[in-house]
Amino acid sequence: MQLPDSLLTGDNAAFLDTQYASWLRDPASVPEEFRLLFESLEPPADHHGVAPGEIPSFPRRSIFAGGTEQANGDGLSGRVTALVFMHRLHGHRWAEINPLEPRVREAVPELEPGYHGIGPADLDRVVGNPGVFGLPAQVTVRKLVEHIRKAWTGSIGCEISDVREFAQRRWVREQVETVPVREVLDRPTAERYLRKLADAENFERIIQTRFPGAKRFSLEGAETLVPLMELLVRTCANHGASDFVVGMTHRGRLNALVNVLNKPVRLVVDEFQDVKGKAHGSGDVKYHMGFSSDATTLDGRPVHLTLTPNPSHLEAVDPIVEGRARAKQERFGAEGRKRVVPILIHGDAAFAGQGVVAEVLNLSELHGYRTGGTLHIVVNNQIGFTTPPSDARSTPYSTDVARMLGVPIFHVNGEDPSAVAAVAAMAAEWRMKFQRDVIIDLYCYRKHGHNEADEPSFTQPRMYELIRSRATPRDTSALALVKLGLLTDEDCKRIDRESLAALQAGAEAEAEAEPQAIHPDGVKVLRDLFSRYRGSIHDSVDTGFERTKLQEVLVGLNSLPAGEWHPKIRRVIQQRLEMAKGDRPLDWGTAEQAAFATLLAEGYSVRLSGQDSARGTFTQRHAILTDTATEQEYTPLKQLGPFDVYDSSLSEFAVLGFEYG
Ligand SMILES: Cc1ncc(C[n+]2csc(CCOP(=O)(O)OP(=O)(O)O)c2C)c(N)n1
Repeated sequence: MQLPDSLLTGDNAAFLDTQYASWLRDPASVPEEFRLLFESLEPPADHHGVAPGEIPSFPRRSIFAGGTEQANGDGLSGRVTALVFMHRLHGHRWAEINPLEPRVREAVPELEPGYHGIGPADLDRVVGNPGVFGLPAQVTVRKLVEHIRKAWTGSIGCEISDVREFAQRRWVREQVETVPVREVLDRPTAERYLRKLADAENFERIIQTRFPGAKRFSLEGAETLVPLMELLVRTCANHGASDFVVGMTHRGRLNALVNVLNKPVRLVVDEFQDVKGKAHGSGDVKYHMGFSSDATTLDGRPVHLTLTPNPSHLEAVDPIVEGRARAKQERFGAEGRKRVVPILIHGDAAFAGQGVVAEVLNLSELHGYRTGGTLHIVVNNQIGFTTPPSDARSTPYSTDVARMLGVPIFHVNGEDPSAVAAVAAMAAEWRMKFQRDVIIDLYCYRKHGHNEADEPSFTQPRMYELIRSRATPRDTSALALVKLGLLTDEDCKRIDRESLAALQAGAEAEAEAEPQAIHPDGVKVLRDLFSRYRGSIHDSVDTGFERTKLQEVLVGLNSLPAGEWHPKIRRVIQQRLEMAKGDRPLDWGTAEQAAFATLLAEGYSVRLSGQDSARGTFTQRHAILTDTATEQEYTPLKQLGPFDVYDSSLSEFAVLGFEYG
């Protein structure tokens, strides 16, 4: 449809133009009649088939002229800009992230130059660079297409469209678009990467050889988790982190314990042999025990790694890790968020399915629960027990629940070492720079059944035929590193030999020795370090507090400073004063206040958390008073010591887990 000429004059034209630009950005932003009108128009020359709502805001679109600058006379620049924009938005849908499945080009037509009217004859024409990082100001269309394809549709599929802050989105764009032109892996890193992959593979081989058929929830198919974790720790440490609190489930846990947390292999072997002793942890306990260790990164920085014990209940450990990290952060003071980094490792089915995942993500930016950003790794082996993704979630990616946070989500092919290293660097730098969560969706597979006794071909015969004939991630990655010129075939063989020898020696060396205790009495160690209470929890404790002192404290707490206070609050506080003086019986709220006050006065800290914690669900607490004129908050108990009270999201499971942590 054409617009009548009478409409296209003077103020009318300018007004319509503004409405049109607004509709292009968001169809819901204009009145219904304009929406219907614009929908009925032919797409203008620069629209290029882009759907409303998907247009970048940078060049102003016009309803009349076809919009963008016409440097090439035929709108080539505009068409190229649209192609770039589509790659930033939809590139991940065509990226080669799945080692088991080739990508399906037809599924994403917007990524084809032809879709935007860019034909073979245009490829050698020069256009101005429409803001793509890593390219010069003037570039041929061919070079530009190659570059954006490498950046956005290679082994990394990056979702940034939900990142709402412009500066953050631009930062991720810059990182992703410069991957093709920067050195992601140097030789020492490549060598270490392969060594960690070899360690991961050899560990499983050793356990399988010694304990054939035993349940070990092997990491095989997803061994890349080990070098990925190491790279994340290394990069965060280079940016000031020193402590890492890790949470993970069964899959690859033993492997990560040995190859990331440096737990002696011998101890794991003992656990398989059900050797009782100080190393305790036989039977299934070995998949639930925690561990901590000190290590030094490849760049020589000291780090402390802690794996949190967890129950079988998938993802239940997530809030505990967050709470534990937050507690450690408090001890580091102002530096805390930077120093302590939580890392959560999820299964793809559990991440999409368990409600606590959404609860924990929702805690991530809340005042009382923030931990300065969690590194989430989804070990995406594309199956949950025997259930395929199509039956396990209603969304394309298992990570889609995390889109609500507006943080980058990196899907990455676990068999491309450069891509994994690039994602590790981007994710860790994002966390350290913006102090927000980030998601890595590590595409891999599961070599065996859910555990080693399960037969996966009952339910996924074709998938497992494919898997059986595959080279291991170590072999594939070694080939890639040789192809990049970073390692030679001989290097790869040597690295594997060294890895196997070291692990075998570790498994046997202390065969005669007493199993070592990790922490003879972990609870006591922690209590001595961090608690002022020295008695047993079974002791009865004298909770008495001197009467006149208590009265003094309560009078102090209930003497309001200057301000505009709600008349009903004034009355409550007045009554509390009368109670403090003994003129009224103590009510529940005041008794609570007295309990917190005496703890604080004795040097303990108090933290209350949950919905309505500050006011109290039954209007009884009034721990925070709000000035009715300024909305300034006043927390009387803070006068006495570290008293924190936080209203939380409406969650019980995650908030309780957080406080437990
Ligand atoms: C809350 C909960 N539900 C069910 C189980 C039983 N279970 C253990 S592992 C598993 C499959 C997990 O799949 P995924 O998250 O993809 O991890 P994978 O085992 O594939 O690594 C199930 C259903 C459990 N442990 N916890």
